[in-house]
Amino acid sequence: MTPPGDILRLDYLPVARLAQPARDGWPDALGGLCFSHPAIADEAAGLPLLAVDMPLLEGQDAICEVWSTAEALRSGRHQGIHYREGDTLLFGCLTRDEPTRVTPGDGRGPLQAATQAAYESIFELIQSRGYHAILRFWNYFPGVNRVSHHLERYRQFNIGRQDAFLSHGRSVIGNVPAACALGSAGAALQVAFLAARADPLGIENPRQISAYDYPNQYGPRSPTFSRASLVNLRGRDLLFISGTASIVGHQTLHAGDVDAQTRESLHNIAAVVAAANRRAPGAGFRLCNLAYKVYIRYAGDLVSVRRALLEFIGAPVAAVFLQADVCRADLLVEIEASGGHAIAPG
Ligand code: 3EB
Repeated sequence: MTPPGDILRLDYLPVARLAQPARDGWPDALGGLCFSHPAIADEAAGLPLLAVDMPLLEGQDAICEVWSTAEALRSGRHQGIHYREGDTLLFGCLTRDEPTRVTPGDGRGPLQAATQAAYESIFELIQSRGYHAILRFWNYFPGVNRVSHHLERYRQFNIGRQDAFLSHGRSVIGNVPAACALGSAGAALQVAFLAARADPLGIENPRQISAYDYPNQYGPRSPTFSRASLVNLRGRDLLFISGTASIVGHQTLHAGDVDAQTRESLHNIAAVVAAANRRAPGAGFRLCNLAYKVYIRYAGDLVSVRRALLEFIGAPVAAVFLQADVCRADLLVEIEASGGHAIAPG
């Protein structure tokens, strides 16, 4: 149970722990993401759980990243989005197949069209439920680095995402949500998100050009995400750090060297944490108090990445290691993190 007053808690649980009906098992759960290969999630739990086909690298069968809150909750569905909300936070997720045929004359590829439609549904939902802002998006789809319709699929995703922000009158710079975008082994586009009624602050990294300002050598549209989002909910400062890679300025560093890429990514996370602490001086975010998800392109790099993480932070941390394609072909690792909430490893 989430202690009274706890606005947000993160648990990493074996999927079997979720198999009971939500009312006896996880009354406080907003929802979450289950990782395994192949994907499994127990929908009988009555929770919005995104079943992502993505191999876990430490030998576990399946793990669910579950977000909980002490507030009273209700569930709903909207255009294929399964969501659950309290008074402060809403978690939702969806799985969308890419259209097999696009409308003639529609210049959009199927992933671009599916992405735009998914994001437009999400924005419609949160507006209708009275939520201003999305704190965090998680994006998973197959073949991120594959070219189709003359464009790399990650770049198609970026166009669809940005068009949805624009068509809903949302800014595509500044206080945009934190995010990650990774290649799954699944067949469909999957998006999960955490929305709040409060206004979050987008945090940028002084070592990196903001992703929304990337030059067009990385695609015709810049990605719409901030390096982190910071929000105060019921007196708690919460920090959601986007997927972070070995990029300085806008360039990939250390191509082919997974150790150096891991260290560079952690330098970037440290810089984001420092920037967040300047904006929320009381929060005291520290690398050793965050929960991490680590996406590794090649399973054989697990040992190197885990060692580099431990050495850099200097203490064991809550971390889940997954095999996933990263959105630039020369990136070998991407690390996301969050903090300020309770963390209870399963
Ligand atoms: C980067 O910094 C690495 O498109 O939502 C990291 C986090 C990355 C989020 C996204 C992409 C995204 O550009 C890639």
